[in-house]
Amino acid sequence: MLDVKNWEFFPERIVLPVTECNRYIAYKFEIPDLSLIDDNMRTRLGPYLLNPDTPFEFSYFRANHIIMYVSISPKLKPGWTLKYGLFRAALEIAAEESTGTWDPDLKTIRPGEMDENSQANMKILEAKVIGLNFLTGMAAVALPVEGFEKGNIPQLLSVIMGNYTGMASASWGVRLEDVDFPDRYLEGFTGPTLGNEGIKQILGDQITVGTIVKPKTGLSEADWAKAARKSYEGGLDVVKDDENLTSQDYCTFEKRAKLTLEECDRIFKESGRKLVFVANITHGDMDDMVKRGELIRSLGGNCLMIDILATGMTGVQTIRKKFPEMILHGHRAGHGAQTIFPEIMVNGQPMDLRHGISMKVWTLIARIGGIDQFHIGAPKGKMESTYRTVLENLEACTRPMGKIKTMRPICSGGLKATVLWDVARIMNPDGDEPNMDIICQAGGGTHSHTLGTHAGAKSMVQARDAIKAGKSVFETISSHFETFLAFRRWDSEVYENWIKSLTSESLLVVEPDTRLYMKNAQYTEKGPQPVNIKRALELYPELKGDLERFNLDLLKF
Ligand code: CAP
Ligand code: MG
Repeated sequence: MLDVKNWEFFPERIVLPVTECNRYIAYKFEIPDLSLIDDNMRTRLGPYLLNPDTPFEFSYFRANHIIMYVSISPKLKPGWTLKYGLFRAALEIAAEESTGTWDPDLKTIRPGEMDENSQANMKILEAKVIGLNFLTGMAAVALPVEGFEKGNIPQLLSVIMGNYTGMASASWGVRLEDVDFPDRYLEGFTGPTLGNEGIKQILGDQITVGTIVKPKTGLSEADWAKAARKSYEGGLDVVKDDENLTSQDYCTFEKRAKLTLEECDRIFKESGRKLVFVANITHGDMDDMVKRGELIRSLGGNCLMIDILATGMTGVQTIRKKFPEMILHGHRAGHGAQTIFPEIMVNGQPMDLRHGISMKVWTLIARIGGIDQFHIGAPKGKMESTYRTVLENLEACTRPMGKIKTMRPICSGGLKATVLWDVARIMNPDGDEPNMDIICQAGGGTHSHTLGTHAGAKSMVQARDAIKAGKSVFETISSHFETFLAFRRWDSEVYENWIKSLTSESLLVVEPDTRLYMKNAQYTEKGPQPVNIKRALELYPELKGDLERFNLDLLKF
């Protein structure tokens, strides 16, 4: 039972999204005040303190250390102040993740028993607590880059997501919020090979729209491929396997991939459209993952998906190395077990019980591991509680990271055409223009459209094209029946306001656009034409009820 009454929490939350490149400033750290420590702490944890005789230069630490930015709710012992507890917990994290152990008094191998190299290494490898913030309860712990093996993400995670996450001193909550990597450390990683720019070369400089075939499980290979065909013919660029679909008996990887890539190839030959089939190669055996990647390559595919938390970063790094030409799609299924934390009331105050690993950190890890496009959450989606975490993750996709390319962010989960205008605008924290460097995926939002998959795909494409052309929602509802029906079903407020905006001069499209796809971005035949209200009522009688409710005058002319 949580007796939170005796827990002291930090009154202020971290100001997010952190967009400042200098995170020491962004997180408002101060150099640790040594007057806070007592002799006991100095003796036990002194090696992890900053050297008081050397002036503090953040840029030195930034260039030579992996810096962990950690929220800590310190477990306080009798007589400890909150400040003392935070400082001590930070020092214990520094000790545990570098040259110390559970009891720094416990002298393991004594210096006298070490050769010169070992003695020198001990000094080089001591982590330092370089910053504290006593309002947000955060600490900056700088880990010398020499303590890490180049190019080895699992070893990196064994430290930055290591033992300290279970330490008694921080067991009231410790959360890795952010990390800075020195450029020279990042030299050891491939990072994305295509990245955002490479994907734009394939799919164009516009919002990429895609779907996840639904239902999530149960479809035969033939039905799955048929849903994919309808999605591509409706104009979507991307069709992906769901995160839990690999090669079950009811829908084997090989057959699904073969049927789907045949459709992609046919459409490419007929229309010139480059399409992406996101094949989920997640598996417990690296050989099988490689074999599936090779099958996709042999069938002319261009994209491999990995559930990165389920598979682990060894899988990501191995596949990245073996398939440099492929788009690597990262799914984050399971992240919530680490990234979501309970928001609780303490003495009538809402507080974050910050614990775990932030999604921002996983975004950074995915990026250095070589993922080209990565699920980061979606404003107006079903997975995120607030926009701020999505914008934090967006910043991690694009922040300068030495030679590491930027990742293309994927917004997915509960999306449909009706929210795309808002999503694109919210995903640009720096202005009012829509962010075009994103992928928007709609699973249910495509396949549960009133007129089915083809129309659902059309509605997503119509929204994307409208955003690109700067067309308003109302203009698009009037000129595209698939979008009209999407708003009528999923956004009654906007739909009602659109009905109210109609006049006797209004023209609208109320017939489905059954054209298959554009050839080199142009349709070869005319689509459904706009008609006046009178004709629209004949073609789509349901409109009458809507006018009776929201714009009765229009029925009187
Ligand atoms: C979306 C989805 C994706 C989510 C994952 C699903 O389907 O296929 O896995 O996008 O969330 O299974 O929920 P819907 P996130 O479009 O039908 O919701 O992208 O936030 O990681
Ligand atoms: Mg899914």
